[in-house]
Amino acid sequence: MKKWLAAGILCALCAFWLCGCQTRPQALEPALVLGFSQLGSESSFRIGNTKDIEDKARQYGISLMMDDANQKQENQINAIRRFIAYRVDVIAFSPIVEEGWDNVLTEARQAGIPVILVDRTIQTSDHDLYVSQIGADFYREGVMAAEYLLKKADDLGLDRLRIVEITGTENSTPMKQRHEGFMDTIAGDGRMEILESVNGDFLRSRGAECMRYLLGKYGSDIDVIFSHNDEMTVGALPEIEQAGYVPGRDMIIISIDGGQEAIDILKEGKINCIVECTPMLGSILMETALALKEGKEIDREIHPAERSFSDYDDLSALPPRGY
Ligand code: GZL
Repeated sequence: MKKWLAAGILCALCAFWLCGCQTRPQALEPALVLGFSQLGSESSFRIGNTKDIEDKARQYGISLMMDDANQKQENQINAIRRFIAYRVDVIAFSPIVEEGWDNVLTEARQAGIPVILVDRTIQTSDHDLYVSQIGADFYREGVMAAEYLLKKADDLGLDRLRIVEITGTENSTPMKQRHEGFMDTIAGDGRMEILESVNGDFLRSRGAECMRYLLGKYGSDIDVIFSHNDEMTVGALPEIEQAGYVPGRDMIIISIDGGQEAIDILKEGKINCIVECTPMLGSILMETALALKEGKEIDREIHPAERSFSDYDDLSALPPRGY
């Protein structure tokens, strides 16, 4: 082959390569690298949330670094620091409690890495420590729980309702706002009396312990149990039955999350109302992270649509819950 022809082909190949026209299979180029600190695996909600995030990262072609903090804030802080060191494109996390994040999120900002809050939120005076919060309107969930109770009291003609509350993790967003929404909605209604609120930490075992304590102290005086999540509710039910009461009949049971196990128990009549708190936040998270990477505007707060399920509903056609 003539030397000038070979040189021409070589130049053409170099030009082709330099202009970036060569493409590696897209599959080898993640759309972005996302570091996610998950707070633990304390409930079917949490397990469903983790699975959905992992599934949607694969679906969107996002390289996900998932860390399970095993219910410890210090583990979340350490994970966020690892994500910073690894120089991920975006950091997201579900803060187990609302306080104590300013230092590590300031480090993320100094590293130029945007932070998205998922599920729960934080308390901070520094507005710019995170760019978006994706999660339920927990205050509204508390309101929906109370609205069910008010309707039930009206329909049954009840003139006195003594309530015990089993709360979630102290100082967590869902615990604070579900409590506030519920109490604000029943405030001023003379039929409602709060006997006691106890902390069940969103755990099934603690829900049983709390119920045993409350039954021992108040027994048949309990008319209503408002539990901040299904895990604690499911833990409490056997205690109610062992004490000789019929849950859903002798005591009105109101819960939150809406996983399959609790929905099935509601269909049996042992839970009266479940306010939905969807863990399926993966798609919204991936779309928000990609929008961030592309420099697009994103919403500061993103709340998924949620409903409630109760003994007023025909749930026979309800599709599988997926968590
Ligand atoms: C609420 C979430 C809560 C769930 C619990 O979005 O943070 O934490 O209601 C879980 O099941 O433990």
